[in-house]
Amino acid sequence: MTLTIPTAPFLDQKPGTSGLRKKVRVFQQPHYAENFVQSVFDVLDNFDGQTLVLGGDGRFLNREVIQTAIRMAAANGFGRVLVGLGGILSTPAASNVIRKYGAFGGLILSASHNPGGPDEDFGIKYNIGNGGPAPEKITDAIYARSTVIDRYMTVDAPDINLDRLGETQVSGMTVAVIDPVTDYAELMEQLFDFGAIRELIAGGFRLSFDAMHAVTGPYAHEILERRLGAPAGTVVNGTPLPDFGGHHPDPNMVHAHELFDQMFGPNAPDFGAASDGDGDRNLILGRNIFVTPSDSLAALAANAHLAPGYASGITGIARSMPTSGAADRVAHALGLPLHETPTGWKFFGNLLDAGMATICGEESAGTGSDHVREKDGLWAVLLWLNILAVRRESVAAIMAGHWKRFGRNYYARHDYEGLESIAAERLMNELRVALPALPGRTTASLTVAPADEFEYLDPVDGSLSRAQGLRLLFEGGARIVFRLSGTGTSGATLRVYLERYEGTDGILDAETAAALADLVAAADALAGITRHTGRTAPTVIT
Ligand code: VG1
Ligand code: CO
Repeated sequence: MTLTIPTAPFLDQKPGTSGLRKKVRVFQQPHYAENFVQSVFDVLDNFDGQTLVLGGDGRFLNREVIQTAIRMAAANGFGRVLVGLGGILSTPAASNVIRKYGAFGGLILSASHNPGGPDEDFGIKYNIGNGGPAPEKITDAIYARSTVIDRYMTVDAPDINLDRLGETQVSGMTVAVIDPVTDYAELMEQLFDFGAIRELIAGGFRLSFDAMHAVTGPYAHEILERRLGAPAGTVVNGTPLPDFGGHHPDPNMVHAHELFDQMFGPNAPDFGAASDGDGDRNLILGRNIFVTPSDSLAALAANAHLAPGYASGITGIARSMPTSGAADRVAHALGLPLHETPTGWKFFGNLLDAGMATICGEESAGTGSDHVREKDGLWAVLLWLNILAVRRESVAAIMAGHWKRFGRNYYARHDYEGLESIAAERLMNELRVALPALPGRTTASLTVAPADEFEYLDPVDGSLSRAQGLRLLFEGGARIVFRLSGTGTSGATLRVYLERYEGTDGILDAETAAALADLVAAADALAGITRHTGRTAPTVIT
């Protein structure tokens, strides 16, 4: 029987860069999760009898919200729910399930790289039928609906057993608990030469994968250890935990420092990688080398044809605006279009659907292709392994060769976390106002060329997205971008993206920090980072 429960709106349910993210305690308020889920259903049309995919990264509150969403899906008229065993689906696996089974859409429960546990973060994101994050038109409508919602629908039904595969009926709706790994592993086997990778590993190539106690553990155990024959122990921290073992499941130099230490230490393996909370990010390391995500995107695009899934070439490359121009060099050399989008995977969906891009990436350790409509951490790891299996060179040699051919975009992102929102806003507003007067000004031996606020006109649906980051270009091709994070759950995070290009005949083996020192000084001089925030150094450098 359908129950209509009266409720009152919460006014803070505006989705950010990737869904609604809040502290667990915010989600635990009575009706909070229900209001958001109902707001999603209320803005969708014609899903009666259709399939909804449901899964999350296993963080604290995952199971409870899954049970809630199942009852609400039944009450709202869905015909079937596909849910991952134990409530688990990585973000790329959920995208694949939506596409493979022709689902109407899916709810992904994750706050991605944010920490988990009773005092940390939770999130809900809606993905559309192409498997990708809902575009802004839909997230704006969900937010608008959430501000006026006065009831939600549910049914009076017990929790289902999430830990047993198979089908159950919930008030006339079928719930199928599916294996979260099998469909995904099959897709990877279609794209990559598992035989060649298996041979590489059997020949003594050593790798290490840090699943960070997050969702990729089961996927990595199955694919890397079972299907590709890497020895047990290759996957570390491979059991998903509701609080990620108390760590941030964010694969970067700070939070994955053990992997860094290993890869830069004695007896380092040939290849090291890690993924984040929901499995869509990737960190790539070789022995004594960290491949910046922007460089990884460029190298993957340049070598993708070595993997069976991309043997006939790629149609185009897309990158988010703050991502370095390394991929642009590859696109130019290969005669391919390069699309520059705002931050967040939702902007790639239209380009992928239209066949305008095959490979996409972001500087934040996100890379993916048209095989799903999300970024995909293990996909990037497997494409790297496929390339290494064919080229039989070290990661360092591949990158040295890449820079020799395309030049090198020295790159770093400086994050200032936990700022007071007012101070961060003031910094951005002052800089925005100052932009028109900046060209021609010289600071730290760098002269500002054009400076603007990035906006994006989607070439497929014509939608315009404004205020997507402040960019300062410098004579000679260097660039600084400033934007505020849209994924945090308290205070503000300022992201400063620094980049300088060195041509093929330039210095290609400098230390990144040294190569960018002038830009760091210019960023502070031009935007007043210390003046506004009191900070003299970033919290995290990636
Ligand atoms: C960050 C990254 C962005 C990424 C987003 C979601 O957003 O910068 O590139 O798409 O996280 O990734 P923001 O607004 O905080 O800069 V995930 O793996 O957290 O879903
Ligand atoms: Co993620």
